[in-house]
Amino acid sequence: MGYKIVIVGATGNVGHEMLNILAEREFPVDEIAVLASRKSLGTEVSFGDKTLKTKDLDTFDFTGWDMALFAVGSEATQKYAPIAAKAGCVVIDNSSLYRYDPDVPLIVPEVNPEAVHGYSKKNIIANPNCSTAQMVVALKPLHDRAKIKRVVVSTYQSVSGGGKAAIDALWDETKSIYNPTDNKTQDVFTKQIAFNVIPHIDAFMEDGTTKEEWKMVVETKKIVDKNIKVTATCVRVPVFVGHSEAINIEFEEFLDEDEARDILREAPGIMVIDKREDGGYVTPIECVGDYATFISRIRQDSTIDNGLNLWCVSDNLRKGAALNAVQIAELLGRECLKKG
Ligand code: 11C
Repeated sequence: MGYKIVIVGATGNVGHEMLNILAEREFPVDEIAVLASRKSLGTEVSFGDKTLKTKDLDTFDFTGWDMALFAVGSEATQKYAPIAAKAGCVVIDNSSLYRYDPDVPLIVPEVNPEAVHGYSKKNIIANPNCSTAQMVVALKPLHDRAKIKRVVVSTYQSVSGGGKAAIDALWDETKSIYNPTDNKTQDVFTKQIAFNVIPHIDAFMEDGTTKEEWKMVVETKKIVDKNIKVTATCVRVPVFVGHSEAINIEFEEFLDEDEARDILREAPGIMVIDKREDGGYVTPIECVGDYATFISRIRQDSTIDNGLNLWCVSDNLRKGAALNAVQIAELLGRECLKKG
């Protein structure tokens, strides 16, 4: 016996990946409904070897459905998630709307699976921001061994984090640089993104940080440990898929780089590729379509007593969004909504 699953936002990048991953991982699905806004109504999407037609989110009745994986913006989530949750369908939400609500668990299954039991307060579970998800997968096993005090992270985030319009913007702008007669300008990014980098993701906050940077701080605290201090600089780079992060970690205790490498090799969800030679590390293009968070360039930071540096790469549409949501659905099924 399987589950009755709803995908909300099935025509977007993340919704599409959710369907692929549910099929790849043979999630026990009895029935699946794919929902979209009115303008995408009737669009066909693939689920394994089946083709499904999208239904209207506005009129859908969530009663009797087990879980709804939401992959829409905060505005649509605000309108429809409470309706689904009230109807008894557990919402697994990819937007930022509920992440900071103390009554909503924010889960990365490799890191804080025990938090799943808190789902019933609101019938909602939140999925973290992509740049946080991959970082906490790397931090947690090291924190368990040597207690992290402070993290300094710089991100190199792909345009797919900004949705389909951002992917198209990089593509169009790159083409028009090669072929100026194809004169297309993009208004998704504040500066040229092709052959450039932009130190600005999401809105500016009063203290000069951006919302993306703030999310990494508060989400790491909620998922791993409220005492960990994080300072982040988030940068958009002209890469289609795959976020990269240069992470500097200061521990309470000394942690040798070889021991850290061994700990990370054994940790769930992590693949260590760390050869100190040309090409002995992972770049974003190699992580696309994969489930793992890849760690490379593990090395001591000798400028402080207990410091370590590492390079962390992951597919932002997968571990950073759709895969993590499906892993939460698996965890919820295993721990709380057992079938059969
Ligand atoms: C980006 N991290 O790369 C963002 C996308 O809070 O879920 C995901 C935003 C979020 O632009």
